[in-house]
Amino acid sequence: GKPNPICVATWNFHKASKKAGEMLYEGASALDSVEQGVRVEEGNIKNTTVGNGGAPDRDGNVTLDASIMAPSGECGSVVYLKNIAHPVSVARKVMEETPHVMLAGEGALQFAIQQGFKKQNLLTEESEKAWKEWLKKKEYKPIINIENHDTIGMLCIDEAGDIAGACTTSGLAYKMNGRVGDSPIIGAGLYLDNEIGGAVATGMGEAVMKSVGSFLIVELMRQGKSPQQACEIAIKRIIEKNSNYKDFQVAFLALNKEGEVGSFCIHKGFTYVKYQNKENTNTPSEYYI
Ligand code: SD4
Repeated sequence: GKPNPICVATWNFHKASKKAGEMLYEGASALDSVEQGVRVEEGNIKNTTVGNGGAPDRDGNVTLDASIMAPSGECGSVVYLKNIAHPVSVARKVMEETPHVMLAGEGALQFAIQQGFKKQNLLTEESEKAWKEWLKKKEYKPIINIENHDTIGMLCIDEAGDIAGACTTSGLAYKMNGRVGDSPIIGAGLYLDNEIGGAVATGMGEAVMKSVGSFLIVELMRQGKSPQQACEIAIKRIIEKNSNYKDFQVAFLALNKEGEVGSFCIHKGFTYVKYQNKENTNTPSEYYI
């Protein structure tokens, strides 16, 4: 049957899930709710992995990736977007106002400005300082769990029982200039099917892209797996295919149309937040190591 409205999001982004969850209980669509929900973290300058205040690449550029997907199966995304604090809203405009799914770099920025978004500097004093500190050694090692400060992926089911999702990030800190991760790639960082449910990913985007993880999870749920089983199979696939899996984190979060939630990750430490029946709960994910 149709579940009560529900919002789930990666990590302990309780302000974002509360925002989206309250909207859902006031009758907002899943699409509006995921957009407004993840915007909370895009605007949070203390979150160094999303939107304003996100860590730059190794050359000092803050470049953002984001995607959004509607119950209709329509989707939009932006990659390598600079100087715009709310890439998820640009992604939604790509979905609604263009014949395309994905816009990149200069073209994405040009489109955002045409749509009325304002350019701003996204490199905060703190992230500039941390980057300059990093430059001293230039050791590129992804940090396994940046507790509570990470990519936000969100899935919402509204009163009508429809599901929407979004994913937004500044990507891996000190990535190469030009690097794009999984978060804006439909099927990798985000996927849903309004008949089945949805999935989002966080962690090492390269591993997520190689497994097309979110698509895989939705297809497994289509074949009858629970969200939990589907997330476990997807993580095990990554473990089998990547001999260096101990060196990075990947976490998946899935929600089916019955409102069942599952999550699984490589390393202990990933948590997800769920807002349902006016209550936010933060749950540690099951893990492999
Ligand atoms: C990426 N998956 O760009 C994102 C980053 C992330 O935890 O989720 N960090 O690869």
